[in-house]
Amino acid sequence: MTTQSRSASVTPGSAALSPAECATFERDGLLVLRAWSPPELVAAAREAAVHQLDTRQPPLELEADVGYPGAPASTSTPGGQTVRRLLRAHDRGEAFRALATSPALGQVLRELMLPAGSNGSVLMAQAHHNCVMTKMPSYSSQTNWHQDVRYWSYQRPELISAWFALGSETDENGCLSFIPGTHRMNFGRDRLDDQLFLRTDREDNQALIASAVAPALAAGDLVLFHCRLFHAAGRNGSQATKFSLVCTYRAEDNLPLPGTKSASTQDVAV
Ligand SMILES: O=C(O)CCC(=O)C(=O)O
Repeated sequence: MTTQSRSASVTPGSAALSPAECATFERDGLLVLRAWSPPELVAAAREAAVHQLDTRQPPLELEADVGYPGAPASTSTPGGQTVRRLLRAHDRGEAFRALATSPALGQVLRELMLPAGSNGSVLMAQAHHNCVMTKMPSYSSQTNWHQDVRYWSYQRPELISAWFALGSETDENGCLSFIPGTHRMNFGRDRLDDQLFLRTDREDNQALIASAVAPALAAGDLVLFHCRLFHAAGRNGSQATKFSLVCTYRAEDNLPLPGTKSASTQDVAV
């Protein structure tokens, strides 16, 4: 049986998303597009990721570099060389580029990010995400509740990230959880800790966290989420590494602020 990917069914010139899907993203800051990626591209990207992880192709981010809960204390302790992310995914091979910059994805992102009727374009940021997450069974860490934009610098906090599942993602192997609607809320500094994670000792934050969702994903599923949406992920308690391609996009008129990391690379049109 041939599996039809959702992206293959997007016709140039017609709407890629239904009005209900656009409204869901607007309301929740989150949209799951099932069976989005062509299976052969997912397989090629996964194979490349497995190979690049096995051969430790740089640039890499290690779990010990971020020091999140559960991460090895340093790069020289047991598990200290555990890879968290293969960085610069756009430069790592055609399969990654094909997923990250497909015309169908560009069409979806324009519908979500640009005013109706706009001729503007959307760019893939090279300085943020642009990686393959490699959540490994041993020594992977827990990522607490955060907004991706906290360390990013753009004229407007209006970017969208795309999370391409390259295998199944569940609670067991550390899938993402999201708190719908938080991209539209304002959070005082007192609700966040020193590293700008949501403080879990506060009742108001606990009430929000109780409304979190953790959509299980299958290989080929795509999650789009707003850069202000609070999200988190657990450790990988399974026996296999979880691979996900993660990329971030901005409208071309939403410029990175000069002199910041966000402005340090040339973004790529989608
Ligand atoms: O998979 C994880 O641990 C979370 C990744 C994440 O939220 C991020 O990199 O912003």
